Amino acid sequence: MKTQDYIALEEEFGAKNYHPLDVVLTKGQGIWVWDVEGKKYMDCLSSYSAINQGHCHPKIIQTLIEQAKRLTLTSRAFRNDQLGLFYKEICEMTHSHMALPMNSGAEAVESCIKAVRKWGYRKKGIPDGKAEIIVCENNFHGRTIAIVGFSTEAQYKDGYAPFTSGFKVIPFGDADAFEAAITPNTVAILVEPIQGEGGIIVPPEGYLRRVREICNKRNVVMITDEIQTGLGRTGRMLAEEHEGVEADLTLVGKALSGGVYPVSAVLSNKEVLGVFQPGDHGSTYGGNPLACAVARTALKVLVEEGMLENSAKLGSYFMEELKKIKSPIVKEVRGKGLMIGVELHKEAGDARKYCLQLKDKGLLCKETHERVIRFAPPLVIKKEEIDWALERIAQVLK
Ligand code: IF1
Repeated sequence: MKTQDYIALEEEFGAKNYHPLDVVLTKGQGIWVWDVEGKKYMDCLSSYSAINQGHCHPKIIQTLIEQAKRLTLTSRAFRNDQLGLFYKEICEMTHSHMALPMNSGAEAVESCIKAVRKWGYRKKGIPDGKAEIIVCENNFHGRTIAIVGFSTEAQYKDGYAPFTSGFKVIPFGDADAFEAAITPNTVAILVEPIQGEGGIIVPPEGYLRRVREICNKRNVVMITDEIQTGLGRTGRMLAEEHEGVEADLTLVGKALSGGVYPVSAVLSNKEVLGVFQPGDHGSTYGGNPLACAVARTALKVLVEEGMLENSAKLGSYFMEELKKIKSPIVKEVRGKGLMIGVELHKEAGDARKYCLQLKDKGLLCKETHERVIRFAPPLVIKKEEIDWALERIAQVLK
């Protein structure tokens, strides 16, 4: 079968909720992927930061195979020998006290919404049914009904009403607006340290620190959604570390398995997740031994193989070199670590056009919000490989 045959199958039988670039991939290794025609590409998207450790990382795949042969799923009706070790290791690496394992990012978000609401009623004494959660304009936290209900992007919610109430939207990056929005019924603020889908929007320096202070002062739970920014993407284990803050709840997903299996988690201090009693929440696959074993190795290689440092160092290099490209169409280059956005001027037209040109030159990336091209290669990328990418990016942007 050829590229067009695979595309025809998708078009005939698949739901049309995506508009992918027409490249049909069949193999991946590290930062490289190959299509069904044998053409090789550099992956500068990393499956939206799920492949931080690189495609098919040998140690993660080895763990997957070994664990798959031994035990895959017990359900939480019984215990398994991977879950406790997973808890201990992820808590130590992220300075958390307690973890709740789930499968997708959206499920981690839903789980934290349940946890903070219950915390509000049980611990803060908010009247039943009145809990409010503050979220930011331009947010992206997933696709479930509760989550799209507080999205500010018309398309994500269009046609899906009625929604879940209890959310209040404030501008992103504005700590004063947050403080002003707090009422006696506010239980939490949910915020991305850097908005990903929103267009790689980096908030002003000190923003998360001020949010932390306000949360302390007003007894509001601080939740950071690090599903995209976490696990090395911005050059630290968690992006909140750049500001030296610790959220009360931190959500991780995507790269928690290095892209080989869906695993997510809510990381917490004891007080908030501590509100859950047996039967209050759960998931058939959440915390399964295959997921836990894979996540343990995915976390281990991030640290042991220097991926956090590489992301910080080569991310700065990549961004500085992108800024040096003299292009009439580039408005701004921004980001942190290997989470980089290049915003184009209006006159440049849709960013997708440039992604298509980059694809023809052997580099895969994805636009966000019409005018931003995002570059987020696996954290195992080398300097020479960034130079290779820069050469092609410069040709397309000039
Ligand atoms: C798609 C975007 C990225 C996320 C943050 C939670 C979730 C995500 C900060 C939900 C998911 C995704 C989902 C994927 C594409 C991707 C994406 F363009 F849509 F916005 F990364 F930028 N919090 N992000 O970024 O996690 O339930 O998907 O596991 O929806 O097509 P999930």
